[in-house]
Amino acid sequence: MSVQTIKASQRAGHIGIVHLGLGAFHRAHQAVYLERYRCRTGDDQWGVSSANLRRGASLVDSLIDAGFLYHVAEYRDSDNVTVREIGAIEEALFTGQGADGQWGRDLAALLDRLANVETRIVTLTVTEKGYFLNPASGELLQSDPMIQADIAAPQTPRTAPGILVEALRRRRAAGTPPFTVLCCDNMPDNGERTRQAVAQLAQVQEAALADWILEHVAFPSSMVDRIVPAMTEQDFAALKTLGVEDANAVVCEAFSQWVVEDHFPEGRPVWDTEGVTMVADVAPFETMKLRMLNGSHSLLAYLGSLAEIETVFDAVSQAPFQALLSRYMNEEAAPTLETPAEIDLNAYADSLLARFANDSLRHKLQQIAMDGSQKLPQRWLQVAEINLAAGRDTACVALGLAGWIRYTAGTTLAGRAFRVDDPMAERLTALHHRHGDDVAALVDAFFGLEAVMPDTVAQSERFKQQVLDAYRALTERGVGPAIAELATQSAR
Ligand code: NAI
Ligand code: CS2
Repeated sequence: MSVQTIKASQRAGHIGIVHLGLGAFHRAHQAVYLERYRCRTGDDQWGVSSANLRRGASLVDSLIDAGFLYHVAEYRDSDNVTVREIGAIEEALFTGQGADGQWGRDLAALLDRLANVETRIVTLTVTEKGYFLNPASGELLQSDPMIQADIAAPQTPRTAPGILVEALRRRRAAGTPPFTVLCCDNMPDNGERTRQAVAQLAQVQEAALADWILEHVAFPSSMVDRIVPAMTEQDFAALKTLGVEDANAVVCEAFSQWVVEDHFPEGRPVWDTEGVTMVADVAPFETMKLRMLNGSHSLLAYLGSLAEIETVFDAVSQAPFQALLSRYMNEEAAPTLETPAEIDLNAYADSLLARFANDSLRHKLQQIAMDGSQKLPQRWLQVAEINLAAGRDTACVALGLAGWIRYTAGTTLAGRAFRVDDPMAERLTALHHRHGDDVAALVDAFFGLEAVMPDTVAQSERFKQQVLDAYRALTERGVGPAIAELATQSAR
């Protein structure tokens, strides 16, 4: 085992970035780029204050106890790892609901930090559902109880959009220039979607504030890529063999990519020197990654889970899944992409299969399967929409969609029960209860989900029949045969 260990930089002392969503990915991606930048330049303007708006306060308190230092183990493979000590986070805050049922333990501190003129950038990884947007239309879910609470009490916000609106209201009132908002979640056009969530919520509260936000606040988009699985007991045990005992550690692949629209009116770190690609338009990169990488991940997640396969590595170790991903990426996703001439999509597809086969990552399919209603529009359904219009192959997406529909029943094909983790879980499970064994009615009901299905996809009788045929193949013959039967289907 080759282990390289890199110590943290000195404290910056100045916090220039606030992050919302202190999760594994933030600690393994944005914070690592900043750590490398500070180590190399000594620039002391860009310390990070990271806040958790959900989940427990345990990670926040554990980071505080550790002096905000934690470790990132970057595995090239099971024999080569770089362990970095990260010191870029200099403050950790919790604004969610505590064990006592109270919300907002550190909300005042977070809002003060956001109102501080030294804070010039806010980054977010709050998951696709954290923006409270209709996945298909991009409209704010104003009827959601969390959004309703922020409308009723704007000065004690609980959601990411609510916190951003209140912080920007305070800056506007104080004559302080706004910070730049940089979304780092897996959504298409993620900067504009964040802008819409914030502006639509502000509009309900104060139209003039919404106008000011739309005119003065920068919301650049970014494409983020690094596979960062949720930690397992085996991961902590593996780190212990490397001499790292750290409850806040994260494990990830060595690969990392960040493509960012260069629109930071109040300035930014010189990320370019750390391998961050600064561009005018991130869309080609973001669309390619969401459809090729994340679309493949979701195929594995639902079809693998139905077959009781546990991890990405386990699934891609099986030839049928490898063949499925190759066909999906090269014959369904790639033809929908408009990428720079220098990008070889076949080579990109091969690189993704190699990354999925990293034998040191235990990336659970159940984690990827989470929040399918928020993920599938940008991962598969846009692919299907374009291919249906062009008369191209849609068999892989049809099989994946059939897998997702069956997955939302909450049992594997062998009948083992699991929890469906999705903001729409209750509604999706109810469709199964309502339609029972009438699979044609069930598939028809899923095609009627306006928040998920684009109109042209929902109206395609050919595609609906393809999904129904795939659903029957899965439930009557199993995942392996259903994948094998794809070979009998080709582009029409
Ligand atoms: P995680 O589970 O470690 O962290 C999720 C974070 O989101 C937590 O801080 C949680 O409190 C917060 N959150 C969840 N629901 C929320 C809500 N409704 N409002 C506000 N905050 C909420 O997950 P991880 O790995 O950090 O991933 C987070 C996001 O990062 C993903 O959803 C994705 O958009 C992006 N990402 C993740 C990658 C990965 O491989 N883990 C890679 C590329 C992007
Ligand atoms: C995964 C992503 O959980 C999921 O939905 O597909 O988090 C994936 O690991 C990252 O986008 C890789 O960059």
